[in-house]
Amino acid sequence: MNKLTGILAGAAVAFSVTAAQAQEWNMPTPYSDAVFHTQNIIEFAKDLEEATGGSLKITVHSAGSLFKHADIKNAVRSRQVPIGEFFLSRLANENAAFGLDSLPFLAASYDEAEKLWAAQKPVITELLAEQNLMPLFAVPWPAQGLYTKNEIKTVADLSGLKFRAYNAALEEFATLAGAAPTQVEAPDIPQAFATGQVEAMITSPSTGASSKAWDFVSYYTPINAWVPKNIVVVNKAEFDRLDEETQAAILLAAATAEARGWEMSKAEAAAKTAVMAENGMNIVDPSPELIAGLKEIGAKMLAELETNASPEALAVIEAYQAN
Ligand code: PCA
Repeated sequence: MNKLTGILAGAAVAFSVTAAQAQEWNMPTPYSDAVFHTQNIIEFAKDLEEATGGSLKITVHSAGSLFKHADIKNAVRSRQVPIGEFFLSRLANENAAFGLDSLPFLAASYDEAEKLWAAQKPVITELLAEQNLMPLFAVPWPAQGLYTKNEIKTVADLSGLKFRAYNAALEEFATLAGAAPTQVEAPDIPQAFATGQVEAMITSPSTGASSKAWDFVSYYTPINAWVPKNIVVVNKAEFDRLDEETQAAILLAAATAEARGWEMSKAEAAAKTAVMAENGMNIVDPSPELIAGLKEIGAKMLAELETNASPEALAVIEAYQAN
């Protein structure tokens, strides 16, 4: 073998070793490509591919195309996929500790949301470990506001409205406000309004803009009542079988994605509210009466939670309020 073929053969061996070790991960996510959470995850996948020299490739399957939102957590748990994203508070039925970011007015600003996440993270890390899951990063949506056809001045104005909900807490909130909630996934919002299944909702300006809320409602009232998060989790066994270098690359890319995601979220709130205004929606500051009424409902929900909650949820609330 001459020198050149020797080098080429060596390179080929090195290449095939890398190729044999290359991991291709499918990653289901619930929201569509244009949503900033998905954009952030696409960036995370790119960062990781670069950092590992192509040995870990993640293909993102957005908008519930690979697994429906409700099935993503269990798909990762059962190793049908190694990694996935979902709306954290959907797991509140397993343990109230998962749902605290969707409790009205418990943590309503980014500063409070950051404190809540610091209190939640160690607790839910342990809870998820029981299911062989490991959290990688969590990113909040902008604060949640109210979308309606008519101006809403008090809680009584919500009475009887067919209301789109995305988790149990919002369903309860809507019920306590006298509205009639129905669960609808974010990508299905336009159709749910178009068919008259729902006529009002609470969500972020991001989801308001991505679902073109101006096509079906005229008023946006930024009640800014809670700051819920998406979380990205990996299957612990899938993570553990990777070499140390790849594991470190994942943790680093995850930390970067978490920091980037929070910044993206903060920028979204104003930018997407402006998009709604440009498209003709009336952006109306909430009246003190409306906020007072909604806070009463929030206080009721917190009191109810505190009487029935798991020790883990109570520990999170205590840690959060101590800060
Ligand atoms: N958008 C998602 C969750 C919270 C949000 O702002 C949704 O409406 O489903």
